Amino acid sequence: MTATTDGSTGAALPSRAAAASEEADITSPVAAAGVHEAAARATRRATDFLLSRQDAQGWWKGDLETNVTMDAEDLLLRQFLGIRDEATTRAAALFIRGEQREDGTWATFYGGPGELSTTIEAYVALRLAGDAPDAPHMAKAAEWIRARGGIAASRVFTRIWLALFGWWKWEDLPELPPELIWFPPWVPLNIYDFGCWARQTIVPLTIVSAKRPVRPAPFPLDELHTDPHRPSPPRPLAPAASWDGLFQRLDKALHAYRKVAPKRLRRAAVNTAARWIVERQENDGCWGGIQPPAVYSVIALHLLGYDLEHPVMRAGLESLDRFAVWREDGARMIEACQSPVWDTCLATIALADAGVPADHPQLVKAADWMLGEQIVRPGDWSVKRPGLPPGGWAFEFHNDNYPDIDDTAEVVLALRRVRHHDAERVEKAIGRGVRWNLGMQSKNGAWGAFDVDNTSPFPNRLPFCDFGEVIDPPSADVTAHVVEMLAVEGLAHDPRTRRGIQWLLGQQEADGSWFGRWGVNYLYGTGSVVPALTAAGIPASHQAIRRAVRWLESVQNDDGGWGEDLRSYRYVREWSGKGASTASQTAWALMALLAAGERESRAVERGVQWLAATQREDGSWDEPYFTGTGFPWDFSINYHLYRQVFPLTALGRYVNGEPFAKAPRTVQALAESLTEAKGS
Ligand code: R19
Repeated sequence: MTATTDGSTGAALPSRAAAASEEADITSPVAAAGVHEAAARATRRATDFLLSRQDAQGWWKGDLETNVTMDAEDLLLRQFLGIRDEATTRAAALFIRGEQREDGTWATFYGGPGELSTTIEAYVALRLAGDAPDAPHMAKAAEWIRARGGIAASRVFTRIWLALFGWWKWEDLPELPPELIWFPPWVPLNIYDFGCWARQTIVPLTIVSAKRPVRPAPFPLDELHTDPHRPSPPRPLAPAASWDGLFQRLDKALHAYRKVAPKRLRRAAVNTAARWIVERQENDGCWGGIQPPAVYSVIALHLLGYDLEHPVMRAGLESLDRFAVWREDGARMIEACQSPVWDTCLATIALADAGVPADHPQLVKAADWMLGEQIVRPGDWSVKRPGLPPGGWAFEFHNDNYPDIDDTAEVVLALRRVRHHDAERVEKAIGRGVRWNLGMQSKNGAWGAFDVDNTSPFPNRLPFCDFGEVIDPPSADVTAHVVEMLAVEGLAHDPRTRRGIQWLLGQQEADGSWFGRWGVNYLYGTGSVVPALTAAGIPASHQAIRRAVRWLESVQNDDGGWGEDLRSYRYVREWSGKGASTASQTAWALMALLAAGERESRAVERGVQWLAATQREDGSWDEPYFTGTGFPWDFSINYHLYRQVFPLTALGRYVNGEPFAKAPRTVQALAESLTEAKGS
């Protein structure tokens, strides 16, 4: 697909006519047998490919590709700390240059429109690497940046990075007072009102913005301002009676407070924040398993006098190196985060549903590894659920403080598919996971990703928060995964599961789809919810399921696959369910249709045929498109294993039938013990 700078143009809409003429007739029984044969063959090849990619320790991990802000900020951090070296710079610049598009911009997803803040950060990183401003690729980028309003129009995070080098004035950034750390959990805007990723980022940034450090800029950046003599044009104030107006005035008051804040109080607040950060450093030196908090925590502690040789700093810097993926061409890509637990549970489910025996040594090895990853100590989630025993799983290798509900549900679904020699250990682990997820249910009956009732309306209003999501409210995809897991555990009729189901039914869009918070987009939501509802006993004839089936059929591409462009987060009507076919999204549609009993339908056969026809010789699929979501529209993810695990799951279910369909589990003992726990 061609890159458009404006998502609203219809020019990039996928053609539905092109492939139609070449389509084989699969309506006859003979042809259907052909589809079945092709599916079985594709399943075998995909199984072999996935089995060959397991690490010796039992996990799977695909690259987690996002965008060049990761790489640019890594270089800016090194510059700030005075540790930027030639080899790293060269390799990062090689990657960043390779991601630039024809129009001089950088996007946040494959085929997406140029994005201002991303383009500014990439440009600055390349200047650090020595690219001259009058080199054609640089001049083109700078011109585009100026046309879009220049640095003044970029997001807060970008301007913070620039302020660190005097390219932007600290005074012209929203205030983030360190005293925030003292707000108790019942005061609005306390740090636990923020989603955990925002919380972990904001706490170190309160220290940075209290200190307002400026390191000498290695070069001027006048070319990125629309008017270098007036770099920061005043922003218009919203009416005082509006929320935005109110928060703008609050920010003004905080700027005034900064000038009179008692020094001792400030110092104490900064120290409390520093302690909060140090206490949350993970065993491997990172923070929360994600790159942004690690970057800002290292800067914050450095500003407080932590020497680079201090064990906390050494471990922190070493952890940052582990976010780097080195490519064959010598380019170095920074991952925002690593997904081994998520990839491993999804791979286990895929292989089991594809017919790999439950006691296959590689599945047992995966189960062993997952069992070792269960988190058995309290974390930040305990603030809202102090009495709840731990038992969740995190997404990453090291993130004990932030297990998430999504990973926990999928790990349980994976463990349930493996026949492990220590059945008692598995039951115990599953029991703790189930209990933890049940304890993390929000008031409305649904589940968020990391926390309970993380729904405060205030964080989003802060002028500081102009990028991504800053709260973690319940979502349909996570809730669906929990409901499916509870159903498989024999808890379909538990009142807590029923509330989740009710919530899901109420979230269905008018067209029959569900919104996808952590995957793109309505295809992911619908592909998650339908299998959950049917696993929980909602009959395929239920009107919610019928409407979902009709919607899926209505958005199937002419080539037989399904795809959905990330623009659907912005231009819902034009792009919902629409885009070039991809392997993972075709699989999600198929998983929903198969769960809805549509195995014999033409839509399913055509989808299966698309998967079989697009599979590579080695059993894998290509997928340049981003089908994972970090934050709708603002931050997108290409999970490199999605192209493998989801097609294999869908094909496996087409060939072997739905998992657990023949022997629905009723774990009576567990169900009873949970009912007791609830009563007590
Ligand atoms: C489902 C499993 N999930 C529930 C977990 C998915 C984790 C995805 C990886 C997230 O990586 C991140 C997280 C946060 C950021 C930020 C950021 C943005 C705004 C603020 Br305020 C703070 C941080 C930037 O990049 C990120 C990457 C699939």
